[in-house]
Order: sequence, then C-alpha cells, then structure tokens
Amino acid sequence: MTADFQSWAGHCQVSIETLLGSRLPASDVVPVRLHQAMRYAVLGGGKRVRPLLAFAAGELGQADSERVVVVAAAVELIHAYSLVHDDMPCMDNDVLRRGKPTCHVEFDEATALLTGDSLQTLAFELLSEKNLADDAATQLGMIKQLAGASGSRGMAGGQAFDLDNVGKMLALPELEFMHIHKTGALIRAAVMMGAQCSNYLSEAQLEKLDHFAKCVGLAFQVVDDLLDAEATTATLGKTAGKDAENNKPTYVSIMGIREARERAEKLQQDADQILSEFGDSALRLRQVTDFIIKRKF
Ligand code: GRG
Repeated sequence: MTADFQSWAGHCQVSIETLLGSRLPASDVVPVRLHQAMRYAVLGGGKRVRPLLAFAAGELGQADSERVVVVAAAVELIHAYSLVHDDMPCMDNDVLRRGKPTCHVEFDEATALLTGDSLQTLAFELLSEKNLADDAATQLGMIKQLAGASGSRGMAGGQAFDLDNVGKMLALPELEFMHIHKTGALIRAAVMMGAQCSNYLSEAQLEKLDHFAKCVGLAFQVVDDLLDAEATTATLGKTAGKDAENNKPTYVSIMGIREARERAEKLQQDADQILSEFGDSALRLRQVTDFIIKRKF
C-alpha cells in the first residue's frame, strides 16, 4: 500500500466517521440503550471498504465529496446492520466482531434486532434528505439501487440462500450466485452510487463501472474466504475458521487455497482491465481494488 493511498484512505475514513458520528443519534438521547447500541455497531471499527469504493468512484467522475460522503455513509449503515443481524444466534451466532463483543452479546438480542432495523432505516433517511444529485430522478434511482441491493433480491436474499445451504456442497455457479447477492450487491451499489453523485459520467461509462464492481464484489468474497481459512481470529477481529467449522461451502472448500488465490488475482486483472479505459481518473479505484485483494484482515 503506497503512502499516498494510505493518506487518501485515512482522509476518507475520517470524513465517513465524522458524518456517521454526527448523524447517528447521540447516546444520551432516549431510547438510550438503542442509540448506544447503534453507535457501538457502527463507529470506531471496520475497514470501510464500501465507503472507500464510493469515494473512489466519486473521484473518477469528479463528484462533490459532500454528496459522496452521504452516499458512502448510507451504504456503510446497511453493511453495519447486516453484520449485527448476521452475528445473532438465529443466524451465524458469533461473539466477536471488529475486535469486540458482537452487538447482541454487549447489549441483548432484542436491542441487536432493533439496532439493525434502525441502522437500515437511517440509511434511507440520509439518502432522501440531502441534495445528492442534480436531479431528483437520479437521487430516487440511488435510493432504489440501495433498496434493491439490500433486499430479498440482493443481500438479504443471498443470506437466505446461504442459510439454506449450510452443510451442503455447492457447485461454483451456485456459490457465485450466493455471493453476487450476499456481498456483491452492496459493493456494486457503493460503486454505482458514488459514481452517480457525478454529472460527468455517460451511460456507457456507468455500465463499465458496473461490470468493474461485479468483479470487485466477487474478488472481495474470494479473499474473505481465504482469510477465514488462513488468518487468525486476532488479526481478523472476528472468529476465524468459522466456514470450515460450520461446514459452509466456500471458494476454498470448492477449489482449494491455491486456486482460490488465483481466482482473486484473475478477478483483479479483469477489474483493472475495465478501469484501464478510464486512464488516470481511475487511480483510486485501482488502489482500493488492490487493497481489497491484498488485505490481511
Ligand atoms: C443479515 C440481511 C443480512 C445479511 C447479512 C453481509 C452479510 C449478509 C453477512 C456478513 C457475514 C459475512 C462474514 C459475509 C462475508 C463478507 C463480509 C460482508 C465480510 C465483512 O465485511 P468487511 O470485511 O467487514 O468489509 P468490516 O468489519 O471491515 O466492515
């Protein structure tokens, strides 16, 4: 990771943290326990990969960063909600997330459920209240995109498919179907919504970015599977080795570590190939992709 990228990413992370901190209800506002849990689940942790993608896509189109940070925050709120619900006993039943006890362990199950619900609705509140695009139709399109990416034909649907297939052997196309929905849809929304904050990108360019985002979404998941198999709980800040323990189909269980690593590299090449058509303006997107592929946590 170059110093230049590190400082850019650090700057994005500070601006997203500041916006989220100011838009999440304060922890002394009633109902206090719920607001404390919402802040606990969102602030001070996570790599903020989806916001980084939104910022990088925004830069590609020279979008106003004050718009992009709102879009990035909305996507991160949906992501945080999904982690809170995913960790609950009715789903993955995990006790560690972002290096600290999961939300239902720190608070309780009912609070965790309401925390996820409230983070989800706050995301749409943010997206609907600010002038995020030059015309209302584009902004409505963003809201629709995030709703689609989060719901039963996106992330929640992918999660349902995942839960249905625990303990079963999946073929690669089925595994990819699951990940395109469960993880890929939100990553795609982050890129596309960041790009849509700009007025300068053509339909053809947006289509290319969408293709890029699909490659990155899958690459993210391949690396996530590799890390689950290879990294430690201390490095990940979440329980390592859960996929094998829960007998979950993954890229590693289907194709082994070496081939999964090759698949991630091939997806990065495909992503870079698409970005080459954008020249230097895609520098940040190339760097975020590289960070996603080479990350250690
Ligand atoms: C509960 C509707 C619902 C959906 C849950 C995304 C998801 C669906 C579950 C998370 C479980 C999981 C570990 C999925 C694999 C990929 C993933 C989303 C990893 C966590 O994302 P990171 O690495 O996390 O971006 P940080 O903490 O850095 O934000």
